[in-house]
Amino acid sequence: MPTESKYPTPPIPDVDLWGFLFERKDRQFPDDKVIYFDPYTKGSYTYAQVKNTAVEFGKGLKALWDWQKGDVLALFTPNCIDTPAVTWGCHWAGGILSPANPGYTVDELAFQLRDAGAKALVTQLPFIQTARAAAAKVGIPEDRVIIMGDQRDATHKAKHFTSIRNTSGSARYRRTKLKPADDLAFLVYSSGTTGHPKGVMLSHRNIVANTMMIKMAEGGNLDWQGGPSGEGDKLLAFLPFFHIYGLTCLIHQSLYSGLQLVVMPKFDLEDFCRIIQEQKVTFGYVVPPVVLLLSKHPVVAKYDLSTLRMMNSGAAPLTRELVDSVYNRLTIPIKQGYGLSETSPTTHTQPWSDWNKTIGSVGTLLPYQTAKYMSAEEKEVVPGEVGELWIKGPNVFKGYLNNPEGTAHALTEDGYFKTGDVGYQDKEGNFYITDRVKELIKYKGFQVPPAELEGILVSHPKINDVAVIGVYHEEHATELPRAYVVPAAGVENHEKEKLEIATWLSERVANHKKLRGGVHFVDEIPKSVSGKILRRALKAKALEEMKA
Ligand code: 4UW
Repeated sequence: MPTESKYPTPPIPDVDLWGFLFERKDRQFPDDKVIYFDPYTKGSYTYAQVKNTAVEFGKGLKALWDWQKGDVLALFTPNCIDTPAVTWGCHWAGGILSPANPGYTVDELAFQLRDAGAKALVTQLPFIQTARAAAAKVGIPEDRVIIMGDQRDATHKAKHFTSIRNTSGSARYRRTKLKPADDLAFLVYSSGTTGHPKGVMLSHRNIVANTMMIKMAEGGNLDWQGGPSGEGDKLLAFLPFFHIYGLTCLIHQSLYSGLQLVVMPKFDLEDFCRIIQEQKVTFGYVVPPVVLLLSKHPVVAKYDLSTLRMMNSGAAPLTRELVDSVYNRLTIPIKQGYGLSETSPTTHTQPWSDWNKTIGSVGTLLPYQTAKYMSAEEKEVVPGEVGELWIKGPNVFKGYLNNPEGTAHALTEDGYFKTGDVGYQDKEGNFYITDRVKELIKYKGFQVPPAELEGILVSHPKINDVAVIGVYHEEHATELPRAYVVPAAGVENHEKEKLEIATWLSERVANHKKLRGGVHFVDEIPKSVSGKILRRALKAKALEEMKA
């Protein structure tokens, strides 16, 4: 029997994200509550300012570029307090937002722009060259590459998003009405169970449901009005907004719940600690490598982090040793959550009260979730037995863009999503993730698709064949991508050659995809009769090598 969530299941409102966030009747915080705060520039957006800026931008999209329902706006930027207004401005005009990793190379960005069919692109000034080059490759006109953030373009070639407004004075621009369950809000890119990044189609209802689900699970614990600072809970936001974890759990959750988000453009340990101390941050969404730093790094001792009431870790496995170590050092409890791009993302979280009773578990099922673990023969296994986790609920995506085969592989006819993760549940309904059946590598929570790296590497003249796997490194609390290479005839087995290959790849991919786990030469790549790389055999080999 599949397991059902134990939470109550009030009806999910039949509204799109704009209606859900900006036209709701039950909002309990005022218009002038600061929701997004930049601790570096001290810039901020209140609830009302986000709404007004988004409306102006939405009108501008319609007036200037004839924005139509379903048009895709791509976003290529580190975290910035302008991101929410741009996002919902795009929705106001009926558009779909497709956020991309600002570390992408021109080719990586061009792939996403082309695949998503982007009509325009928003970036920040330091990223404009990559953005323009990628836009040019896919035929997006240069004047449709615009900027946000504090820096302006002295040449005036790149317009700021706040100047994309309706200057005609025409009152005819109205918000585009959307069908919450049918119309897409986001196209996020994920490697899913196999292969190259795919456009994950997330509807308005998907994100409305997940935002409600997260609030119901965390909500009783997070407070918009009381809290140690007198301003209610504050969330620290360094996790990237372009990734589903940051997109839903940070941007949407904060505006829905009225929690202030303290926005960092990127992670820096000393800034992380200093900002927690200065801003009296009370809650943090983190990933295991950050937990590791908090458990060990000397810089942490310089700061007072005692306002942190809880941290939530996810995106990759977290060990009991790390949770214990941080608690022993800082008395900060850490619980886990779990989710995927395809589930909008959060499906499980440990209840706050259970953080130290079920360490190692990713938690219990969030509201509206039904789940089961399945054997390789696709038979449901009983609690305690290991299988692949399948999940059903209103947060499950609509499919991969233009990819019926990938969609059919991932979604069953009765609505279950096959996560590609392996684990078990105990009799109390706590879920555990122990392994992955899919090929995906997770470097510090970021996805590294091995097939993509293999595709690039095999074009190197010194490489005959190649396979990439993730090798877990305790010292870094993350997997590191490693290439096993069959060298071309005459190539010497020297460190110099391996370094050259690793460097060559690093010039062609985003930073998180570098071969930090090294390049190893082998005589052949283990493959099945059908030619599929036997990654398990390589993983076993890597383990042996580490022991040796
Ligand atoms: N333990 C082990 C975990 C865990 C995990 C994820 O890039 P995506 O598609 O998405 C994410 C989402 C992370 C996330 C969502 C909601 C939430 O509350 C939370 O924690 C607080 C984190 O990373 O990658 C999905 C894949 O990431 C792995 C797993 O393999 C999954 O299929 N993963 N969380 N706690 N592994």
